[in-house]
Amino acid sequence: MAVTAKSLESDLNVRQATDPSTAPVKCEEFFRFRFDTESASVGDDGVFQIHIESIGPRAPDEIWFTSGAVTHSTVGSFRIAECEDFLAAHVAIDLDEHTDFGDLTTQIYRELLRVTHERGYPNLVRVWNYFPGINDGEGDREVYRQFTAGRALAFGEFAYQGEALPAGTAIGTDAGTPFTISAIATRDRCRMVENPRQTSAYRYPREYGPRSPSFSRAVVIASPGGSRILISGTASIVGHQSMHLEDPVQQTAETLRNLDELIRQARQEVQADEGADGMPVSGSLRVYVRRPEQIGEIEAALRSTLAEDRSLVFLRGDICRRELLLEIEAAGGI
Ligand code: 3EB
Repeated sequence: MAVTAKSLESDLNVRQATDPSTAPVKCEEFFRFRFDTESASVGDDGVFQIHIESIGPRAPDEIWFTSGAVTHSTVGSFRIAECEDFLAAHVAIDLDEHTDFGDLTTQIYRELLRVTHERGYPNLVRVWNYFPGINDGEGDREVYRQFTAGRALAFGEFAYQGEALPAGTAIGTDAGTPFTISAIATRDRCRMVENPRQTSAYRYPREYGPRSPSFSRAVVIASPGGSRILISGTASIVGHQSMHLEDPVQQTAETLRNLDELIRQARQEVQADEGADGMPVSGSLRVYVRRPEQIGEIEAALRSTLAEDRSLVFLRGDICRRELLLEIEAAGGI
Protein backbone atom coordinates (compact mmCIF):
# COMPACT_ATOMS: atom_id res chain seq x y z
CA MET A 1 0.00 0.00 0.00
CA ALA A 2 1.51 3.32 -1.07
CA VAL A 3 1.20 5.20 2.16
CA THR A 4 4.05 7.49 3.14
CA ALA A 5 4.51 6.91 6.81
CA LYS A 6 5.82 9.83 8.79
CA SER A 7 8.34 9.29 11.55
CA LEU A 8 6.77 9.81 14.96
CA GLU A 9 8.20 11.85 17.81
CA SER A 10 7.85 9.28 20.54
CA ASP A 11 8.93 5.71 20.87
CA LEU A 12 6.70 2.67 21.34
CA ASN A 13 7.97 -0.70 22.42
CA VAL A 14 7.10 -3.66 24.56
CA ARG A 15 8.72 -5.91 27.12
CA GLN A 16 7.69 -8.37 29.77
CA ALA A 17 7.62 -7.35 33.40
CA THR A 18 10.14 -10.14 34.10
CA ASP A 19 12.62 -9.17 31.37
CA PRO A 20 16.11 -8.85 32.85
CA SER A 21 17.00 -5.97 30.52
CA THR A 22 16.55 -2.63 32.24
CA ALA A 23 14.05 -0.30 30.66
CA PRO A 24 15.53 2.25 28.27
CA VAL A 25 16.32 5.72 29.56
CA LYS A 26 13.60 8.25 28.77
CA CYS A 27 10.95 5.59 28.99
CA GLU A 28 7.47 5.87 30.45
CA GLU A 29 5.11 2.99 31.02
CA PHE A 30 2.23 3.56 28.61
CA PHE A 31 -0.07 0.69 29.62
CA ARG A 32 0.29 -2.95 30.55
CA PHE A 33 -1.61 -6.13 29.79
CA ARG A 34 -2.38 -8.42 32.68
CA PHE A 35 -3.49 -11.96 31.93
CA ASP A 36 -5.82 -13.09 34.69
CA THR A 37 -9.27 -14.68 34.85
CA GLU A 38 -9.83 -13.42 38.40
CA SER A 39 -11.74 -10.14 38.38
CA ALA A 40 -9.36 -7.67 39.96
CA SER A 41 -7.34 -4.55 39.30
CA VAL A 42 -10.41 -2.54 38.33
CA GLY A 43 -9.51 1.12 38.49
CA ASP A 44 -5.78 0.58 38.08
CA ASP A 45 -4.79 3.23 35.55
CA GLY A 46 -3.22 1.73 32.50
CA VAL A 47 -3.73 -1.93 33.50
CA PHE A 48 -5.59 -3.68 30.68
CA GLN A 49 -6.82 -7.01 32.00
CA ILE A 50 -7.29 -9.89 29.57
CA HIS A 51 -9.46 -12.64 31.03
CA ILE A 52 -7.44 -15.54 29.81
CA GLU A 53 -5.61 -18.43 31.53
CA SER A 54 -1.86 -18.95 31.17
CA ILE A 55 -0.68 -22.45 30.31
CA GLY A 56 2.24 -23.38 32.55
CA PRO A 57 3.79 -20.55 34.54
CA ARG A 58 1.59 -17.51 35.01
CA ALA A 59 2.23 -15.03 32.18
CA PRO A 60 4.02 -11.90 33.40
CA ASP A 61 2.49 -8.51 32.66
CA GLU A 62 3.30 -7.28 29.17
CA ILE A 63 4.44 -3.69 29.44
CA TRP A 64 4.13 -1.24 26.57
CA PHE A 65 6.25 1.82 27.00
CA THR A 66 6.83 5.11 25.27
CA SER A 67 9.16 8.06 25.58
CA GLY A 68 6.63 10.84 26.19
CA ALA A 69 4.59 11.80 29.25
CA VAL A 70 1.50 9.62 29.74
CA THR A 71 -1.92 10.68 31.01
CA HIS A 72 -4.85 8.44 31.97
CA SER A 73 -8.56 9.08 31.72
CA THR A 74 -11.94 7.45 31.23
CA VAL A 75 -13.92 8.40 28.14
CA GLY A 76 -17.37 6.84 27.81
CA SER A 77 -16.92 3.06 28.10
CA PHE A 78 -13.16 3.20 27.54
CA ARG A 79 -10.16 3.54 29.80
CA ILE A 80 -7.61 5.64 27.93
CA ALA A 81 -3.85 6.19 28.13
CA GLU A 82 -2.45 9.00 25.99
CA CYS A 83 0.98 10.29 25.14
CA GLU A 84 2.38 12.47 22.36
CA ASP A 85 1.83 10.17 19.39
CA PHE A 86 -0.25 7.30 20.73
CA LEU A 87 -3.54 6.58 22.41
CA ALA A 88 -4.32 3.23 24.02
CA ALA A 89 -7.89 2.27 24.90
CA HIS A 90 -9.43 -0.65 26.75
CA VAL A 91 -12.97 -1.79 27.50
CA ALA A 92 -14.44 -4.85 29.23
CA ILE A 93 -18.12 -5.65 28.70
CA ASP A 94 -20.06 -8.26 30.64
CA LEU A 95 -22.20 -10.39 28.36
CA ASP A 96 -25.52 -12.12 28.89
CA GLU A 97 -27.33 -14.56 26.65
CA HIS A 98 -29.71 -11.91 25.36
CA THR A 99 -26.95 -9.86 23.79
CA ASP A 100 -26.89 -9.75 19.99
CA PHE A 101 -23.16 -10.08 19.62
CA GLY A 102 -22.95 -8.53 16.14
CA ASP A 103 -24.89 -5.42 17.26
CA LEU A 104 -22.84 -5.11 20.41
CA THR A 105 -19.62 -5.31 18.38
CA THR A 106 -20.82 -2.57 16.01
CA GLN A 107 -21.77 -0.30 18.90
CA ILE A 108 -18.51 -0.68 20.77
CA TYR A 109 -16.37 -0.28 17.62
CA ARG A 110 -18.35 2.84 16.68
CA GLU A 111 -17.54 4.26 20.08
CA LEU A 112 -13.86 3.26 19.77
CA LEU A 113 -13.56 4.87 16.33
CA ARG A 114 -15.40 8.00 17.45
CA VAL A 115 -13.26 8.43 20.57
CA THR A 116 -9.96 7.89 18.74
CA HIS A 117 -10.99 10.33 15.97
CA GLU A 118 -12.24 12.97 18.39
CA ARG A 119 -9.08 12.90 20.47
CA GLY A 120 -6.88 13.32 17.41
CA TYR A 121 -5.65 9.75 16.95
CA PRO A 122 -7.64 8.67 13.87
CA ASN A 123 -5.37 5.77 12.87
CA LEU A 124 -6.06 2.50 14.63
CA VAL A 125 -2.87 0.45 14.40
CA ARG A 126 -3.51 -2.50 16.73
CA VAL A 127 -6.65 -4.07 18.17
CA TRP A 128 -6.99 -7.10 20.46
CA ASN A 129 -10.41 -8.74 20.83
CA TYR A 130 -11.29 -11.44 23.39
CA PHE A 131 -14.72 -12.95 23.89
CA PRO A 132 -16.25 -16.25 25.00
CA GLY A 133 -17.95 -18.79 22.73
CA ILE A 134 -16.09 -17.69 19.59
CA ASN A 135 -16.84 -20.96 17.75
CA ASP A 136 -20.43 -21.35 19.05
CA GLY A 137 -23.19 -21.35 16.44
CA GLU A 138 -23.29 -22.81 12.95
CA GLY A 139 -22.47 -21.20 9.61
CA ASP A 140 -22.94 -17.45 9.51
CA ARG A 141 -24.47 -17.56 13.03
CA GLU A 142 -21.10 -18.47 14.47
CA VAL A 143 -20.10 -15.92 17.11
CA TYR A 144 -16.83 -15.07 15.33
CA ARG A 145 -18.71 -14.36 12.09
CA GLN A 146 -21.21 -12.16 13.95
CA PHE A 147 -18.27 -10.31 15.45
CA THR A 148 -16.61 -9.91 12.04
CA ALA A 149 -19.81 -8.61 10.45
CA GLY A 150 -20.44 -6.19 13.32
CA ARG A 151 -16.89 -4.88 13.19
CA ALA A 152 -16.94 -4.47 9.39
CA LEU A 153 -20.11 -2.39 9.65
CA ALA A 154 -18.50 0.07 12.08
CA PHE A 155 -15.26 0.27 10.06
CA GLY A 156 -17.29 0.86 6.89
CA GLU A 157 -18.99 3.86 8.47
CA PHE A 158 -15.59 5.38 9.17
CA ALA A 159 -14.41 4.83 5.60
CA TYR A 160 -11.74 2.42 6.79
CA GLN A 161 -12.40 -0.43 4.37
CA GLY A 162 -9.28 -1.83 2.74
CA GLU A 163 -7.58 1.49 3.26
CA ALA A 164 -5.61 1.21 6.45
CA LEU A 165 -6.66 -1.50 8.83
CA PRO A 166 -5.12 -2.24 12.22
CA ALA A 167 -3.19 -5.37 13.04
CA GLY A 168 -5.61 -7.64 14.89
CA THR A 169 -6.16 -10.48 17.30
CA ALA A 170 -9.50 -12.21 17.90
CA ILE A 171 -9.36 -15.00 20.45
CA GLY A 172 -12.03 -17.04 22.20
CA THR A 173 -11.93 -17.07 25.99
CA ASP A 174 -13.70 -19.27 28.53
CA ALA A 175 -17.46 -19.09 29.21
CA GLY A 176 -18.36 -16.32 31.62
CA THR A 177 -15.47 -14.02 30.70
CA PRO A 178 -16.24 -10.49 29.44
CA PHE A 179 -15.77 -9.15 25.91
CA THR A 180 -12.61 -7.07 26.02
CA ILE A 181 -11.23 -4.82 23.32
CA SER A 182 -7.84 -3.13 23.63
CA ALA A 183 -6.50 -0.83 20.95
CA ILE A 184 -3.61 1.43 20.04
CA ALA A 185 -4.20 4.44 17.77
CA THR A 186 -1.77 6.99 16.36
CA ARG A 187 -1.93 10.61 15.25
CA ASP A 188 -0.15 9.86 11.99
CA ARG A 189 -0.68 7.18 9.40
CA CYS A 190 1.45 4.04 9.78
CA ARG A 191 2.45 1.41 7.27
CA MET A 192 0.22 -1.61 6.85
CA VAL A 193 2.01 -4.81 5.80
CA GLU A 194 0.43 -7.87 4.17
CA ASN A 195 1.87 -11.38 3.91
CA PRO A 196 2.76 -12.63 0.40
CA ARG A 197 1.96 -16.21 1.54
CA GLN A 198 -1.53 -15.32 2.72
CA THR A 199 -4.62 -13.82 1.16
CA SER A 200 -5.28 -10.52 2.91
CA ALA A 201 -7.94 -11.24 5.53
CA TYR A 202 -10.02 -8.30 4.25
CA ARG A 203 -10.13 -10.15 0.90
CA TYR A 204 -11.10 -13.58 2.25
CA PRO A 205 -13.76 -15.20 0.02
CA ARG A 206 -17.41 -15.57 1.06
CA GLU A 207 -17.00 -19.12 2.43
CA TYR A 208 -15.47 -17.66 5.63
CA GLY A 209 -18.41 -15.41 6.41
CA PRO A 210 -20.69 -12.65 5.12
CA ARG A 211 -18.12 -9.91 5.77
CA SER A 212 -14.36 -10.31 5.55
CA PRO A 213 -12.29 -9.66 8.70
CA SER A 214 -11.14 -6.05 9.15
CA PHE A 215 -7.47 -6.44 9.99
CA SER A 216 -4.08 -6.23 8.33
CA ARG A 217 -1.30 -8.78 8.89
CA ALA A 218 1.00 -6.24 10.54
CA VAL A 219 1.57 -2.53 11.06
CA VAL A 220 4.99 -0.91 11.10
CA ILE A 221 5.55 2.23 13.15
CA ALA A 222 8.51 4.48 12.40
CA SER A 223 9.66 5.59 15.85
CA PRO A 224 12.81 7.49 16.90
CA GLY A 225 14.22 4.24 18.32
CA GLY A 226 13.76 2.44 14.98
CA SER A 227 10.94 0.64 13.18
CA ARG A 228 8.50 -1.25 15.37
CA ILE A 229 6.30 -4.01 14.08
CA LEU A 230 2.93 -4.98 15.53
CA ILE A 231 2.05 -8.42 14.18
CA SER A 232 -1.51 -9.76 14.07
CA GLY A 233 -2.47 -13.13 15.44
CA THR A 234 -0.94 -15.47 12.87
CA ALA A 235 -2.03 -19.05 12.23
CA SER A 236 -1.52 -22.01 9.93
CA ILE A 237 -3.25 -20.44 6.93
CA VAL A 238 -1.72 -20.37 3.45
CA GLY A 239 -3.62 -18.39 0.85
CA HIS A 240 -6.96 -18.46 2.65
CA GLN A 241 -6.89 -22.17 3.49
CA SER A 242 -6.24 -23.70 6.91
CA MET A 243 -3.33 -26.15 6.69
CA HIS A 244 -2.38 -29.33 8.60
CA LEU A 245 -5.70 -30.06 10.24
CA GLU A 246 -5.29 -31.92 13.55
CA ASP A 247 -1.48 -31.61 13.46
CA PRO A 248 -0.22 -29.13 16.08
CA VAL A 249 3.46 -29.57 15.17
CA GLN A 250 2.93 -28.87 11.47
CA GLN A 251 0.57 -25.98 12.29
CA THR A 252 3.31 -24.50 14.48
CA ALA A 253 5.88 -24.82 11.68
CA GLU A 254 3.49 -23.27 9.14
CA THR A 255 2.71 -20.40 11.48
CA LEU A 256 6.44 -19.72 11.94
CA ARG A 257 6.88 -19.70 8.15
CA ASN A 258 4.09 -17.13 7.94
CA LEU A 259 5.73 -14.95 10.60
CA ASP A 260 9.09 -15.28 8.92
CA GLU A 261 7.73 -14.23 5.53
CA LEU A 262 5.72 -11.37 7.00
CA ILE A 263 8.75 -9.96 8.80
CA ARG A 264 10.87 -10.39 5.69
CA GLN A 265 8.25 -8.42 3.76
CA ALA A 266 8.11 -5.69 6.42
CA ARG A 267 11.91 -5.37 6.54
CA GLN A 268 12.02 -5.07 2.78
CA GLU A 269 9.36 -2.36 2.75
CA VAL A 270 11.13 -0.25 5.36
CA GLN A 271 14.62 -1.20 4.18
CA ALA A 272 15.56 -2.62 7.55
CA ASP A 273 18.44 -5.07 7.84
CA GLU A 274 17.87 -8.80 7.83
CA GLY A 275 17.51 -9.97 11.42
CA ALA A 276 19.06 -13.09 12.90
CA ASP A 277 15.80 -15.00 12.77
CA GLY A 278 12.50 -14.09 11.25
CA MET A 279 11.26 -12.52 14.46
CA PRO A 280 11.10 -9.05 15.94
CA VAL A 281 14.41 -8.20 17.59
CA SER A 282 12.79 -7.61 20.97
CA GLY A 283 9.59 -8.50 22.72
CA SER A 284 8.02 -11.82 23.48
CA LEU A 285 5.70 -13.99 21.45
CA ARG A 286 2.18 -14.62 22.66
CA VAL A 287 1.12 -18.14 21.76
CA TYR A 288 -2.58 -18.99 22.02
CA VAL A 289 -3.22 -22.73 22.30
CA ARG A 290 -6.66 -24.31 21.89
CA ARG A 291 -5.92 -27.60 23.67
CA PRO A 292 -3.61 -27.29 26.69
CA GLU A 293 -2.64 -30.97 26.35
CA GLN A 294 -0.83 -30.10 23.09
CA ILE A 295 1.44 -27.57 24.77
CA GLY A 296 4.43 -29.95 24.97
CA GLU A 297 4.51 -30.65 21.23
CA ILE A 298 3.87 -27.04 20.32
CA GLU A 299 6.53 -25.67 22.64
CA ALA A 300 9.10 -28.20 21.38
CA ALA A 301 8.31 -27.25 17.78
CA LEU A 302 8.78 -23.57 18.63
CA ARG A 303 11.99 -24.06 20.59
CA SER A 304 13.54 -26.09 17.79
CA THR A 305 13.25 -23.08 15.47
CA LEU A 306 13.48 -19.98 17.64
CA ALA A 307 16.51 -18.37 19.28
CA GLU A 308 17.18 -19.82 22.72
CA ASP A 309 16.55 -16.58 24.61
CA ARG A 310 13.23 -15.83 22.94
CA SER A 311 10.59 -15.51 25.64
CA LEU A 312 7.28 -17.20 24.99
CA VAL A 313 3.98 -16.68 26.74
CA PHE A 314 1.39 -19.44 26.41
CA LEU A 315 -2.27 -18.62 26.82
CA ARG A 316 -5.34 -20.89 26.59
CA GLY A 317 -7.57 -19.59 23.85
CA ASP A 318 -9.85 -20.66 21.01
CA ILE A 319 -8.86 -19.70 17.50
CA CYS A 320 -11.45 -18.19 15.17
CA ARG A 321 -11.49 -21.22 12.85
CA ARG A 322 -12.36 -24.50 14.57
CA GLU A 323 -9.60 -26.48 12.84
CA LEU A 324 -6.84 -24.14 13.96
CA LEU A 325 -4.99 -25.30 17.07
CA LEU A 326 -2.76 -22.30 17.76
CA GLU A 327 -2.10 -18.70 16.87
CA ILE A 328 0.97 -16.52 17.51
CA GLU A 329 1.33 -12.77 17.76
CA ALA A 330 4.42 -10.65 18.30
CA ALA A 331 5.60 -7.08 18.58
CA GLY A 332 8.95 -5.37 18.78
CA GLY A 333 11.73 -3.76 16.79
CA ILE A 334 12.60 -4.96 13.33
C1 3EB B 1 -6.61 -15.53 10.27
O1 3EB B 1 -5.48 -15.33 9.82
C2 3EB B 1 -6.68 -16.10 11.66
O2 3EB B 1 -10.58 -11.29 13.08
O3 3EB B 1 -9.29 -9.83 14.05
C3 3EB B 1 -6.19 -13.62 13.24
C4 3EB B 1 -6.00 -12.31 13.68
C5 3EB B 1 -7.46 -14.07 12.93
C6 3EB B 1 -7.09 -11.44 13.79
C7 3EB B 1 -9.49 -10.94 13.55
C8 3EB B 1 -8.53 -13.19 13.05
C9 3EB B 1 -8.37 -11.88 13.46
O4 3EB B 1 -7.63 -15.31 9.62
C10 3EB B 1 -7.70 -15.46 12.50
